[in-house]
Amino acid sequence: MNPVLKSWVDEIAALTAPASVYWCDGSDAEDQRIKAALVADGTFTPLNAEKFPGGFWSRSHPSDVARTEQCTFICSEHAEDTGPNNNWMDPVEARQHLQKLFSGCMKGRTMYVIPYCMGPLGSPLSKIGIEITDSAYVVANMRIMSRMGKAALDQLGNSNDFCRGVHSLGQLEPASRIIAHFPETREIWSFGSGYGGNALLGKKCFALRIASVQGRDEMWMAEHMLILGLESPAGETIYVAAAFPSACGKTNLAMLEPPAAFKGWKAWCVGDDICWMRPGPDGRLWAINPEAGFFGVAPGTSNKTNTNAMAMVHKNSIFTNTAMTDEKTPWWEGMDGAPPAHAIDWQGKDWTPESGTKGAHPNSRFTVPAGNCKMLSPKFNDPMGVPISAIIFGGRRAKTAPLVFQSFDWQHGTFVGAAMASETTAAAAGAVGVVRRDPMAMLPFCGYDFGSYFAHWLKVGKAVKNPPAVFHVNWFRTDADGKFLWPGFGDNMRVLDWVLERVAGRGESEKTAIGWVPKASSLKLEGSGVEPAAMKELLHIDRSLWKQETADIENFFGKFGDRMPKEMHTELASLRLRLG
Ligand code: GTP
Ligand code: SPV
Ligand code: MN
Repeated sequence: MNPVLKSWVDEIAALTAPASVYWCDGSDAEDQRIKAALVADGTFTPLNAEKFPGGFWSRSHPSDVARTEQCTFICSEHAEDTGPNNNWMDPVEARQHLQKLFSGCMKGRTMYVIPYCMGPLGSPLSKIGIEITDSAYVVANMRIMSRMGKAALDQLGNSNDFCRGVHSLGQLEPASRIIAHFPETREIWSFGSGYGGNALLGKKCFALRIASVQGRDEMWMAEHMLILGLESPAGETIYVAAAFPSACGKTNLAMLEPPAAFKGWKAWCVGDDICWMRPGPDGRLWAINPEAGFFGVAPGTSNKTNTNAMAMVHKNSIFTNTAMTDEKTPWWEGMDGAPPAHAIDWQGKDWTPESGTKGAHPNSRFTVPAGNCKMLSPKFNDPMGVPISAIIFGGRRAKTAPLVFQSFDWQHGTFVGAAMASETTAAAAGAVGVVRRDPMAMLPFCGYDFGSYFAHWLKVGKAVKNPPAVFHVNWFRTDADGKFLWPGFGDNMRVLDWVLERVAGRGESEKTAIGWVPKASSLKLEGSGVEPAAMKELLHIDRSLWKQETADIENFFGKFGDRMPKEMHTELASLRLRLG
């Protein structure tokens, strides 16, 4: 037994005083025992064994349904290192507060020790974490979302290099909820929430907030990006990574089904949420998906929008906060076919289509093993990852941002990412539909100040001979009636096709003030049903809106003071000049 690990676990057990301590080995037998216990205590309801074998339905506390950014803290030694993009708490004060909060908090409960590996086992890019938790629901989910158990412990060996995570449900009291990160010591303490990114500590807490700091220190990047391979009919596969804010389409794009017009093309999913990238010896950026499963938004998922996701959820999956029909199948708004005449809603109440409420919570999710996805990339477990040819930023913008544009170079691309904005969604507690600046879709996830983060992007770009081409997309532009102008989902392949053409040095385009924009004629639109007038609107750049945009960007950039690289101000000034 790793002596450093053992003494840390002993220390946490002494603090939290559980009835027993259990080390997870990740075996099938253990998984079955944990799930049986969750069924016995009412947390899990087994789903229809024919239609959803190995599937379970569960509901979280109604006040605990999404990430809570206001209770999320970065406790760097110096507040400047946390930056205005995060909530800072003095680490000394934070530790005093946490010691009190966690003191005796696991009384009468089992304390689970979860060793897990983020990234393919044996990969030099992978990292080990240990999550201590008093939630069996977390154990069942972490087993899907990470390579968990003995294999991770073996990989750690006697090393001291692991991310320490301590999680307790507490009384699920929103007032005492806190998710605190200590970037210098690679530690996470989470109290009072059992949901998603607040509780599955390998995901946002480690793989983004802590890992972004490690990436800065070790010359790699931890990003909120999907990774997708596109194989041409000639058999060549090009990989792209795309950063969209929470609930803005990563899972959908990662599982894209090319439309009929793209006969012979294949899409391969490497990841749908997190991407770790580092410069490779060949002067390109190489990426792995640190996760082992998908924690995807359920509402809106259907055979029309995401056939691959619909197929993969049918076995060994956990559904949290969806509705459940009388035949014990999960149901959510936007699913194919008519809604069920009766269901149990996400709050455990009887529900009918006439109820006038949502059956599923808008942030209800499925937890699915990656191996269930039939278009999972053969490179998914490759220890070296995949080379990235293009990075795509995107957000929800009713106006302003065109369907797609390409940046002029890496520095301009970094500016495009830094200047991103998007309407808020149900993935985080708070108002929905409010435009906020969300650089690289990392506003809730960057573990250090954005000024230094943008500088890191510039530094990585200089370190690689062939950095990816950088694009920006917007699937969410609307017409005067508020209807989406672009069909989206599988049809997004039409935009990716132009991206690949540009990467290959082709793809007709026009130079505009904001970047290279395709000519409508250079997008393959046959079968899309998009009218020429809509296409014109989708590619239109409204100078007055963009001038307002530059004012907002300036205001935002101003928050980061001296840490903001001067190149970002230069890029903003150049954009203004080009806008006239
Ligand atoms: P996180 O898991 O929260 O990080 O989110 P994600 O980026 O993976 O989001 P996801 O793909 O699950 O997107 C969820 C929402 O975006 C759903 O409401 C979808 O219907 C909507 N969506 C995804 N792709 C498109 C698209 O191409 N067009 C439109 N109009 N909506 C889309
Ligand atoms: C997100 O909110 O971006 C998610 C879900 O991917 S959670 O893991 O809850 O953060
Ligand atoms: Mn996410």
